[in-house]
Amino acid sequence: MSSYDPQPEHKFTFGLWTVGNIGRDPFGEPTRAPLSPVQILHLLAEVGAYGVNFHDNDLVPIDATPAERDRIVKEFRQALDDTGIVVPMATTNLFTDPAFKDGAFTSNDSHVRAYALQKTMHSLDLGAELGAQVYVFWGGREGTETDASKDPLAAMQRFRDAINFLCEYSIDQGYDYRFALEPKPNEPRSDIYLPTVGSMLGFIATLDHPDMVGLNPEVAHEHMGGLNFMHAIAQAWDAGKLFHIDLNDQKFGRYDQDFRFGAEMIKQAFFVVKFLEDVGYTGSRHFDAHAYRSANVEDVKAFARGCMRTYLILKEKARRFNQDPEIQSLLANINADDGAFDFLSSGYSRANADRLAATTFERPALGQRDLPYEQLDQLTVELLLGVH
Ligand code: GLT
Ligand code: MN
Ligand code: MN
Repeated sequence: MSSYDPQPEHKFTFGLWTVGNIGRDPFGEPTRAPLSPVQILHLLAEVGAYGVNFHDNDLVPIDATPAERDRIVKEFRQALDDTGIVVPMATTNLFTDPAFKDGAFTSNDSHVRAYALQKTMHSLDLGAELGAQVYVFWGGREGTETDASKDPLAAMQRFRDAINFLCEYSIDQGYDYRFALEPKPNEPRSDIYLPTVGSMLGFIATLDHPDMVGLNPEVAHEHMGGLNFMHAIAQAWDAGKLFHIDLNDQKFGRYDQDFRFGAEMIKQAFFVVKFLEDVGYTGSRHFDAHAYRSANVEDVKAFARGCMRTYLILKEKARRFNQDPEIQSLLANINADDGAFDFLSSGYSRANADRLAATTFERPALGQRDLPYEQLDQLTVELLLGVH
């Protein structure tokens, strides 16, 4: 067994909609036959995944009767037990049905907003029944094509009211959910509200239960906005808000490609893995990606194995980066400190301010410091390319 084989402690998860993706796109019909939720569980077990996530309607069709729902859940429960796959996260589909064409929680129609709440309550029940502890909110339709149509302040208040209501519902039911909001700048709407990790963090602070609510950042979504994903998750982590993560890959400036993790931007993926491992993130590593439209079911398995294997290879590279004598000696020189300003670590005091005010700086010397970042980055690249 190689060290790149996935193990339960790696917490690798996939959504039913990821390996279950049938290869439909806006220009073409499906290229793969649908797999049932139970078949997907067996596929995930075969490739060595730890967990599965789902939208309510990935599992239970939107028009199922209560009896059909119960039968489907029972079969799924049995398949979970048979395969050992667990359900760490669940979510609601608030974007496919035409009812949500102008948003769910932020729709201009109060009936749609109420239906979205009710649908989410049922979906929270379903997730809890199957053991989910993280609940994701991706507001794919919460936005506009024309800003003539909706007041952004009203939309924000509606979104806030919905999350507040659902936090109370979860508490009232005795569920131990943590809610994870997932930002995305656009697609399917022209503009989606709360487009980045930073916007979501600002919004969370305005909620009734800010402690219950955090982030589910996705690589592709920050990259669509031209942003540095590692910096985004660092800010979420710093705020104690990295509840979940959607790993995939993406070229900048494109539609939401949801490529296999590490398929495009290896160095960025490396720093993401290194960050998660260095800080000791213990949540799911969810691959919210799908195989190329050209893939058959064997290639879908190769896609899923590839996500996990690349993560583990990059984890090993991070370990080597942290132990590499050349890299570490460069970092030690870069960060060398004579301790002259250690007094500032106690923060502000009148005495510290007076001492700082009286200090004379050799400004030209400050600009002369050697920063061999080219050497450091080349070593990083060579380590990633396997020649260092
Ligand atoms: C959808 C979206 C994802 C979200 C999922 C959760 S569904 O595929 O593109 O980024 O995480 O609703
Ligand atoms: Mn996602
Ligand atoms: Mn995506």
